[in-house]
Amino acid sequence: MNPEKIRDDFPILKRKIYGKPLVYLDNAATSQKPFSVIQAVQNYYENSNANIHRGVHYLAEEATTAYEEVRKKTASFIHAKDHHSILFTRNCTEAINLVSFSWGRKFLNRGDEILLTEMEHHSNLIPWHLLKNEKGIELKFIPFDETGVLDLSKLSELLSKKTKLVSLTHISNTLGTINPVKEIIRLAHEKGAVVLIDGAQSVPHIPVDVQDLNCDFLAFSSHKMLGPTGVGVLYGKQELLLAMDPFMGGGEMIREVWLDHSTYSNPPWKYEAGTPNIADTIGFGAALDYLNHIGMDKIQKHEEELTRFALQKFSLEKNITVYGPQNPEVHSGILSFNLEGIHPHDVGTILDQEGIAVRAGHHCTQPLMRKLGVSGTARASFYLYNTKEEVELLLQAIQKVFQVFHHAAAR
Ligand code: 7TS
Repeated sequence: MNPEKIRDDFPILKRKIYGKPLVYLDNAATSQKPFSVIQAVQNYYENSNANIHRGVHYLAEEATTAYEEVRKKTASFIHAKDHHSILFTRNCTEAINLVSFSWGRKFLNRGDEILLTEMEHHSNLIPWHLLKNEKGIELKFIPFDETGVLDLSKLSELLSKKTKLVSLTHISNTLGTINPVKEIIRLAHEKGAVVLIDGAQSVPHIPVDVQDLNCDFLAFSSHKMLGPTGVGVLYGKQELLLAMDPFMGGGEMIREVWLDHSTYSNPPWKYEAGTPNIADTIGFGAALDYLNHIGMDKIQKHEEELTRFALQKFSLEKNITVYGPQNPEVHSGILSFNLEGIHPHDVGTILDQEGIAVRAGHHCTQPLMRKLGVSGTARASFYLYNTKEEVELLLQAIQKVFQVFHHAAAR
């Protein structure tokens, strides 16, 4: 895998920011898009635009086939048995909310428990807060230790017959921790709980096989894996999708409608009311082709090397705290850090002036920040087009941040 060659496929990476080459290290927020994805969206609007699942005309059939092909590609990307297990949503957040609304509201009752972790993104907390307010269920949390790794010794206490759902992130968007989800899924199933995996930060970066993991639901977003914004995916086991209630009512999700009642289509269409985001779903298909062409195992290996390199380099620096595990085998390409005495927003602003894009703040993980005892962190996150040279540039720019602040302090 040659990241230099890959970079040529991403037009935005040629941009200069304040006269300096863009170093894009905010991939956990969203990834950049290759030409093939941009062209797929443009080509759809130029040549194939029509509404799907309803027209008898040529373009409508062409658009329907293209859209449904992406469902099949998505199924094969995550090794799902059946493409009817793939629902398209707006984003990962909507996919998790769909489970909470359609499954949680129907099957959970007062006294039931949901087990989450202390490192969840707000998208995997707030849907359950809403359900708790409505149904009187209880939320429990697997803690993480001082290295940012989940403390599974607590699991036998936390998991019980009352646990109806375990919902957790595969990879922490703040700590970079890769969680042992397969083991947790196995233990949760022993208690009869359903398991939802938030794959927003894993599916784009490592091979994910839903049959091997045996998760019941998996949620992720196109825009973090080279695809357009506005498309999310929920994988669900067929028996669950058949039993759940619809998410939204409207066109395309029905079998028959009378004035005062209706019957519904089979999954996945039962959960896709109204005209979907056809163009961007087709763009997402081009993103899957691109990732498959490079190979997820190669992408994983490249990011592992970058992370190992970055962790090692950062560990040599004084006055920098890096959060999350130091062991690169359980630390994905997400590096949260703080420079002693300097606010992360100031770090982000000065790095920006050097052309380096990172995120600064709480990363939608406020409870995690509270546990770390900080208001925020700066966060660099890598993808297939990042290079060791860019990690070096980041470290040089961090030295600049220190210089700026030492000068300011000395004045
Ligand atoms: N879950 C995790 C683990 C995430 O990292 C994110 C987005 C989401 C869910 C929500 O994804 P969305 O596509 O529905 O917004 N994470 C981030 C981030 O870390 N910085 O910006 C968005």
